[in-house]
Amino acid sequence: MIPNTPANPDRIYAEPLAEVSDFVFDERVAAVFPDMINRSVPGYATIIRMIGLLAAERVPRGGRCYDLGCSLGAAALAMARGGAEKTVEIVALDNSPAMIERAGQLLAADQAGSRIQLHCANILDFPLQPAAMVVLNFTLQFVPLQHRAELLRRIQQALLPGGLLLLSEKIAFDQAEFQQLFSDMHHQFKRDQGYSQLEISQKRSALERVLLPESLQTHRQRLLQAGFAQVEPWFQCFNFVSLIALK
Ligand code: GEK
Repeated sequence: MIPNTPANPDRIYAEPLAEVSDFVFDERVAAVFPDMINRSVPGYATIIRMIGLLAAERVPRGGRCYDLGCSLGAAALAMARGGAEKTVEIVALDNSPAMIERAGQLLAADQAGSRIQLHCANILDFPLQPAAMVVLNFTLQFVPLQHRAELLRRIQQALLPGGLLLLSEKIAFDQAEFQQLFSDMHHQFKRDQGYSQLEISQKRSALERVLLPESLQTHRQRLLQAGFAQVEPWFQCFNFVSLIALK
């Protein structure tokens, strides 16, 4: 797993900003990303570890895996290690040049990294080859709403029989009480991770128009409409969920 480097702590929203602009995956974010995602997404490390176990269990010899919206390549590395020698091809994509540049450096320093092909590309127009496993680990939430169904359809079509999509997302709730409770618990989690009230609220403003969560029901229905045979959540912590969709 890519280590949470305390040498690069996330302090991006620590000082008051005159104006909080929309969140972008630039050099500053890439530099602190392991710390940022570990302290912001409850269960992130567990999900990455389980992606490795899933690859070990489900990816047949010679299978191809995709990590779509790979950031620094943590899920790709977990699949490379989990699939070990039997996985011939792991393709990891991100459309942030800063992420891909840093991911390249990290993967070059890791033995398993040599089995990963990195591409700086938009997942919306990158052609997908037949695959055994596709990971969208907290990526779909950044894809414009109108493009999500088509992307899932293309993934379903690329998957071979028995293939799986692992989809992790921040989700929204139709019931106002749960929306409030889980959102409060997420902020509590972030405070517990050392983020200040100011950091939490400035980051929330930056993400408001960029990270668009949907309900579990919306995700499930869209996956079924995309042609997946079965969909089950396998992990949830408050408003963060990870689903497995089987072809
Ligand atoms: C992990 N999966 O560590 N095409 C390619 N990349 C995209 C697109 C797109 N259209 N839209 C967003 N991204 C990673 C974590 S982070 C989640 C994923 C987070 C990329 C974006 O550049 C960023 O690197 C990533 O999706 C989302 O397991 O920061 O909450």
